[in-house]
Amino acid sequence: MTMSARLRLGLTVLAMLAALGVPCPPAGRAADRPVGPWQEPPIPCATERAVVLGRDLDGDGDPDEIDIHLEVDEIQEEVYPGQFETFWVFAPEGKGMCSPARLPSPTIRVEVGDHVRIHLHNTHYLPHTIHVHGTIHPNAMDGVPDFTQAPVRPGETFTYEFVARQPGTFWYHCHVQTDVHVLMGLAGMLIVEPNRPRNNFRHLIVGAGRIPDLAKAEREEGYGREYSLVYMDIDDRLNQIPATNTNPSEIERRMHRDYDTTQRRPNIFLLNGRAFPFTLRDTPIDVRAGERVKLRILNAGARTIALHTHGHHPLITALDGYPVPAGQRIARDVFSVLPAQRVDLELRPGDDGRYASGPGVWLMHDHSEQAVTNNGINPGGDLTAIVYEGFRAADGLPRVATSLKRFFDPEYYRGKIPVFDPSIFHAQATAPSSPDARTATAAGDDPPYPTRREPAAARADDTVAEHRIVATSCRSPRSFQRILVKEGSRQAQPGEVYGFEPRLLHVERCQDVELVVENTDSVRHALMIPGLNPMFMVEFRGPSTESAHFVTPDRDITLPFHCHVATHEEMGMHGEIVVGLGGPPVPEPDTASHLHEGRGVVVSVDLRKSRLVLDHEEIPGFMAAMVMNYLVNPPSLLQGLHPGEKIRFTIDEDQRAIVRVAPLPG
Ligand SMILES: [Cu+2]
Repeated sequence: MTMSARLRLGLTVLAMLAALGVPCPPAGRAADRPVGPWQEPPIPCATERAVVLGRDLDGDGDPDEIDIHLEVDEIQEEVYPGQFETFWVFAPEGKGMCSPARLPSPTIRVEVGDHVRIHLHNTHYLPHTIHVHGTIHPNAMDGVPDFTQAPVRPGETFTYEFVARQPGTFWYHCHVQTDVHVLMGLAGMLIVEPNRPRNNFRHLIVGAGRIPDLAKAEREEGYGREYSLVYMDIDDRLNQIPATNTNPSEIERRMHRDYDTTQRRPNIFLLNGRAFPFTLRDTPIDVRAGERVKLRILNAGARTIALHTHGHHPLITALDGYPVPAGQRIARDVFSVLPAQRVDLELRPGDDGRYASGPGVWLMHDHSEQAVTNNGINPGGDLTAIVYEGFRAADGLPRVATSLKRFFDPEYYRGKIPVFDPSIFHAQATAPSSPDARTATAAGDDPPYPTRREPAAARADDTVAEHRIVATSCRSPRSFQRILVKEGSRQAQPGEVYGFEPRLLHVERCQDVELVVENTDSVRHALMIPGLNPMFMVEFRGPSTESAHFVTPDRDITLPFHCHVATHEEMGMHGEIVVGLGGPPVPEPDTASHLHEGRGVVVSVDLRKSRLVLDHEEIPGFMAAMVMNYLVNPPSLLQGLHPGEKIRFTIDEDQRAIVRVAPLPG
């Protein structure tokens, strides 16, 4: 890629960095003291301002002004093998072509005394708010639509500001149409840590689960590990609705008028956004004999859970964020957690014969029996395990007596794999049977076996597939044109939420085009021309105006453009650029190789989905320089890769996957 092309592409990013790379200017005396070496670790795929640490107000060596920027994303998650569901989540403000959005919404951590500002940027297509549950805060910050504020409409921003007063485990959730919005995933844990000097820790835990850096008070209390555990139950008849339609008013009608939450029948039970067996991989409770482990439990679902710990009797240390006095900390092996409640537990792994039964792999699950199924197929649900050190197999899963392999096969949860080894019936395993098979009884027929409905088709999760090069910019432009494009909710037409104006652009062949983009919303939009090589994108939060250049190809072609923020394209943000006379893309002369070489830095590795997020240089003929999420095939190439590592890689355009990876020195 030429330097100038890269500069053009990076223009917006640079402007953003300039605006945000420097912390807030100090205003008071305390602020003059250095905050120390702590830097919030970057969150893969999030903007640098997702978490902004400000001044040290009490002069104790840690920042006390915490700004968190959240947007609202619609995501598809594979909750158990083969089953994809749609969720809405609060997510760290994203950037580029990958997303930090996960279920549940991120665990937020602050310290007593912190001035917290949660900026809600509503990038979604329905109104939302944030209600912070359990904390002491002003009435105007309570986040109840119509009662304390107007609901935050699509494209708008609202800032929730409060001083954290009581330490403990709290949570936050959308308060708009709560019977639908909370159960769609708009909920996360909020932890307020006691104030301690130089109390540095990361403020957002994406996807909840293991907390990698304990706060000071936890260490003082003797904890060696801490987990954020968010339980949810969903009725997937609700979660499937958004994927059935792109008309926002139709989605609203189906979710709030056709669907009746009083007739709700939960069928999927989640711990930190996953059901068994993925819970074992994503939220195992790793422990070591002799240490103390803090479990913070939130029930963000709508039914009571009866959480049972095999082999262990943890102590209840806090309820709803408020501590249980030392003399009253009772031990149990089943904990009832009502909807919205939080229970803090102290787990004492070891072999003391009182609180723990000794090393091994011990189940931990909701003991209301339907909750250990996936849509009625056992084992499933929120079942995970307390896994002692040394009890992990080579594949990273807990070491068990036989094998868990069949539970990772989607066919198991489609009801097509027998529960028990057919040999116990002195029979052979059979091919998938039809419903008619229930009546087949004659010798030699399939044994009776019920079938399950097929899981819903997932929406494409392949960002690369959506961005194929269909035209290459010409080398020396012959003319110049400046075009103003407005984008945002005000540019939407009837039936849309967001739009561009104009949405049909006419340009010349081989022309240098300066696109002046005015974002009229206070959320992020990302105008992208995916088919152009190098690919063009201008992404920023408004209300503001940015300008960037691209060069058109030297042939008649019509290039689609759209906003790359989740759901904005189908909610109205798309248009076309007619180059010359326009026309359908004709494949460019086929080059001999469909392999492309690239270099980049590993941002994150997702072993579960065999995906790799890379911050890469331009991949000539394939992709501009950017942060991007790629499929990796075979998945074994991911093994041993870690964030920050520099690599050389090969992409197979036909497979749309990275097929070779080699480390680069330095
Ligand atoms: Cu947009």
